[in-house]
Amino acid sequence: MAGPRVLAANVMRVVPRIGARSHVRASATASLLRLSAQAGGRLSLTRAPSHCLRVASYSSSAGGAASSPPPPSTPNSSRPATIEVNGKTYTTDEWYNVPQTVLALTGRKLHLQKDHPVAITRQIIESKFPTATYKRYNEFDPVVSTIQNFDSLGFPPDHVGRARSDTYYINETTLLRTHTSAHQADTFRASASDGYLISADVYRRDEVDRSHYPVFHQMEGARVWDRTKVPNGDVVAAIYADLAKLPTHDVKVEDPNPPHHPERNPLQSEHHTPEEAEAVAAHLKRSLELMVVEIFTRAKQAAARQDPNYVDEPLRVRWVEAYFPFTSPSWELEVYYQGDWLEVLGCGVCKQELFINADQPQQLGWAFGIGLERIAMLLFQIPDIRLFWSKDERFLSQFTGVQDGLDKLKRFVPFSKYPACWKDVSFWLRSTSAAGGNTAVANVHDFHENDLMEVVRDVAGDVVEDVQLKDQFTHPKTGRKSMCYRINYRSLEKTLTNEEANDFHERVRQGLVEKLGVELR
Ligand code: FA5
Ligand code: MG
Repeated sequence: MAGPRVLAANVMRVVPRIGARSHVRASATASLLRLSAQAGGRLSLTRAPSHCLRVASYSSSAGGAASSPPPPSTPNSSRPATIEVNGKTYTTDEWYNVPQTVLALTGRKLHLQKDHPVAITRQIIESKFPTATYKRYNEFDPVVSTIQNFDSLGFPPDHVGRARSDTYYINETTLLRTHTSAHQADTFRASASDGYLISADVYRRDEVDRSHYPVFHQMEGARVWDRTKVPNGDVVAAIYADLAKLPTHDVKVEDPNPPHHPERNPLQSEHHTPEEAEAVAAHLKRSLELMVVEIFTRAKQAAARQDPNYVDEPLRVRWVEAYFPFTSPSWELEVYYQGDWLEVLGCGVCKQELFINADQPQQLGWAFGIGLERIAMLLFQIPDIRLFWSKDERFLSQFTGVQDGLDKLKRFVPFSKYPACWKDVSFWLRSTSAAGGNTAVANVHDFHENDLMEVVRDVAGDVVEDVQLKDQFTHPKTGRKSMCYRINYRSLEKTLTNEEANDFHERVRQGLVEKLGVELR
């Protein structure tokens, strides 16, 4: 693992983050797009409700997650002294915030489970990256250090992604990776090949709905060139020669932005000439477009096989500028799908500091990260992300044999939709919290929606379909803040009785009082 070297200050740009989950700044409307399932099980894209927008505060009083004490709102007196993940034992401390339900998923490795839709999606993507160049790493341990997950990638010390409200910590310096980029620095240091693909489970504390789950899977890919090994030392010529060896495609791609932009998407001018960055970007974009064309072509073929009336619409793809602390320039690739633009991946020209810190200063290249469930939901028309974790044969049997014959790929046929049972919970926030109205002692950790999501998940697990903020207001006299959330209980496997839903809801209400100190209304 790379040592705790601090990256040059100029690579650390503090940016506000929209949405709880992104490691990018709000680059485009795409950040606001979420998958949602509509009646009838068809997937569509909707804008996230406004409560999903969380703009991080970077003011010094708001504090950096790394230096601030763990939040008092989530006491963990029941914390085990040690925990085991994949056969290894770790010592916890007061940063520990991993619920048993999440720990239990660390061994599932859906990306490696034969004929699981996440594994099929991995296989389809891998098929577009030849093994000779792109070495596969599919068994990296989910437990990583804060150095691997954040510091090695140039995340500033106060980046919101480090907060306990967003990330599952085992102890102050050890966590469940939030993205596969946690392995970039080590893989560059090992320098075992010209490229790699890493698939793995990643963990994020997040809202509850049909497209968000605390565990999902990502694939990371990278391609590097070594200035000292290319013919005549001409890395630009070498990259274009590699580009020329890639297939072409006939999908129209919108790419209106300049290759780099001094403010929005800068060239790393200390390290790369414009020609070098443009060559890397050209190879990156073609490689990823070929992957997306493959996925959507397969999705359309499956649709056409099953539905004789299927109307094929031309695939629309576009590049938008993005920001990641570890790439520059950076982009996201979006695909037009059922009436809206869907972000499918993030990528960019690797920050040269990563190679320098990995003792490979002579290398340069690109990297990308893609969410496998998001792609699998489109590919198979899977309407609810909880289904991926189902052990129900009615789910799993639908994919049998697909890994050995991708042409058998079929859309998922929902086996049933059991009735939903929603219940509201209203409460006053603790009056000492900033969110509760007492801004004099602002403490952003006091009420965090992700803490509520976790209480709900802890009690009701996969029986919760989604949780939505319905209403909030501040009392004009006392300044106290009241919130009302609607919890939608719906099992994927059976019809819930009203008594069962009531029982879950009562335990959620008690959990909110005990764990978050709210006052029920
Ligand atoms: C990242 O995680 C970066 N590590 C990606 C990257 C890698 C950039 C290498 C540059 C170089 P982001 O948080 O946007 O970025 O997630 C990347 C992809 O994961 C998204 O495009 C999306 O496909 C998927 N993803 C992110 N959050 C979720 C979620 N909650 N549910 C499902 N998929 C998600
Ligand atoms: Mg993103």
